[in-house]
Amino acid sequence: QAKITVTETWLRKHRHLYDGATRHPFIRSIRDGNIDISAFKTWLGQDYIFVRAFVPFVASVLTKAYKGSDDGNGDVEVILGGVAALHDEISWFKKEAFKWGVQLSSIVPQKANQEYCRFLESLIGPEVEYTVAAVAFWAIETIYQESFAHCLEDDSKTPPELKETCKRWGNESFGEYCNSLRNIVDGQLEKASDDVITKAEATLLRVLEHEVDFWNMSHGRT
Ligand code: HMH
Repeated sequence: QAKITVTETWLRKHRHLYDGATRHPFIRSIRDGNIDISAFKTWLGQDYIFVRAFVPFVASVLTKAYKGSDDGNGDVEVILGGVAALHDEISWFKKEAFKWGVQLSSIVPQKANQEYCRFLESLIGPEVEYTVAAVAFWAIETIYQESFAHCLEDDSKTPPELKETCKRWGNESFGEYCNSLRNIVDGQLEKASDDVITKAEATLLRVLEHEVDFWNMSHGRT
C-alpha cells in the first residue's frame, strides 16, 4: 500500500477550504449554465492580468528547481512545460478577449487581483525556499484544473461558448501536468525540514484564500 503523501494529508485536513476554491459559485454557475456573461468577461480580463504576473513567479520557481542541482526527477522540464503553456495562454487570452469584446489594454486590476499578484511577488525572492514556492505553484495550477474539469463532467450544462475556456485548464493533459507538479512537491516535502513544511502549508492556505477571493471578485461579490 502506498504511503500517504504530505499533499494528501493537507487536502484532507483543509478539504472545506479546498472545495470552496474548486467548487465556487462562479464555477457552479458555469457548470449549471446560468453564468452571467458579464461576470465571465470580468474574470477573463482580470485573469489576463493575473497570468502576466504569474509568468515571473513561475520563472522564479524554474530557477529554484535548477539551482536545487539534484534535479534527477526532471523538475526543470516539468516547470519549463508550464512556462511554455503560459506563453500559449497569453495568446489565448488575447484572442478570447477579442471574441468577447473585452478591451484588455483598459483593464484595471481589482483589489483581490492586486493582492494576489502582490502575494506572487512575495514568493519570487531567493529567501523563499523552492519547496514553498513549488507548493504555491502546484496549488494555483491544480485549483484551475479541478474547477474547470468540474464544468466538463458528463452531467454539466456548461454553455457551448464556454467549453473551450473550460478545456484550457480542465483537459486531461493539464491534469497530468498538475499530477507531475504534485509529485515534485511531495518529493520535496519528503525531505523538507519541519520549518519548511509549516511554511509550505501556510502558503497553500493563502493560495486557497486568494483563489476564493479571485472568484468572488469575478462574481461581483466584493
Ligand atoms: C487566478 N489562478 C488564477 N488564474 C489562473 N490562470 C490560474 C490559477 C491557473 O494558471
